[in-house]
Amino acid sequence: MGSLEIGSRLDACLAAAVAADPTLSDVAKVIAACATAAIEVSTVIGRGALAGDLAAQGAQNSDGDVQKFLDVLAHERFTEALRGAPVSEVASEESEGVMLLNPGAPLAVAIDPLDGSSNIGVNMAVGSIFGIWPTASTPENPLGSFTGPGTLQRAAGFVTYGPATSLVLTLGHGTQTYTLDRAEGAFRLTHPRMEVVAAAKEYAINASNARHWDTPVKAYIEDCLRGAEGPLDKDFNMRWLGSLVSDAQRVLLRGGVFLYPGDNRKGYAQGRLRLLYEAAPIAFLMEQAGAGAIDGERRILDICASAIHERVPLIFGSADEVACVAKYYGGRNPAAGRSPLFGQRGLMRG
Ligand code: AFP
Repeated sequence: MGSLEIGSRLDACLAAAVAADPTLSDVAKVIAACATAAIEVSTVIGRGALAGDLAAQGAQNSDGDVQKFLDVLAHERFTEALRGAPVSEVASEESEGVMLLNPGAPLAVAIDPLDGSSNIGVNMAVGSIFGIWPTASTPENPLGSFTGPGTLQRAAGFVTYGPATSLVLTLGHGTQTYTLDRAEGAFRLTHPRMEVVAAAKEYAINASNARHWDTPVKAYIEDCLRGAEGPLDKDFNMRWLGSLVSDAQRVLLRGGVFLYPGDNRKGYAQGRLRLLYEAAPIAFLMEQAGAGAIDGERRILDICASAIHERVPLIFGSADEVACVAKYYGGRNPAAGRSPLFGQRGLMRG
């Protein structure tokens, strides 16, 4: 993104990116549309209970998650904004199939309009995640825009609706963060080049699932808990925010490793997070900031989706720590060692 001044507005930064690489012109328009929708969603979230019951529950989405009022509102705001951009189709967490917007448009968008919705009712951070792909669907292959490897993404970003609203973004030339200037209603560049420290001292995982984890994760976390007395030879801190974007933003800013592995619970063999609109955008942003993102044995960006709501185990963060976790998997299938009795007391205790 060149050597832009801190405080530059997002539109100026996008214009500079297009000037440097004119093939980014349509991508920049899509990002601007996402930013517009994000500001609208941020305004609603910022009103909290004054905006009504944002966590009011409605129908179930295609993946069986109960939709909350804010899930639907965010989905509608982003979809409407993308309808005015060069976007042919959208794969959204809140829509069962691919939505056709502008036939013939050059780009396709995969989006989680509201990530972390279980945090809505308790005033905790939530977010929006998006990946921008070249349109490649055909009548014979209607999912074609979304079935290639994540390396095909032209850009990716997430918005964190926290104490501040921030947009973390990559167009393939590093990862930048913009912070919403509420007085002006515009995002401004605050972190021109995010670089994740290679060594981690913090891990993020939902420890309540420990008895269900794959063997390699169980062994790695047990070694983290052993701290300086164990083979990892250092003490760790733990965080789990229930909001992928919030954990990802912390990792980008101070390092660490995030794990949502597959486990033995029904429906969680491939974890909870979706490849297309959660793992792939986050992986792109992490790699552009010098971090890593794997499923335990494969690079996330090398994996091809075969369905838009397909799940994938997700481990990302400080490069050295992700490499360490990969060793625990030893290149084996993350489900290795999972037996019908796995998780029973004593079965896998070291
Ligand atoms: P929700 O959007 O249903 O709250 O899920 C959030 C999320 O997809 C991701 O943001 C969190 O990291 C993860 O799920 C939390 O999962 P657990 O509730 O199983 O800890």
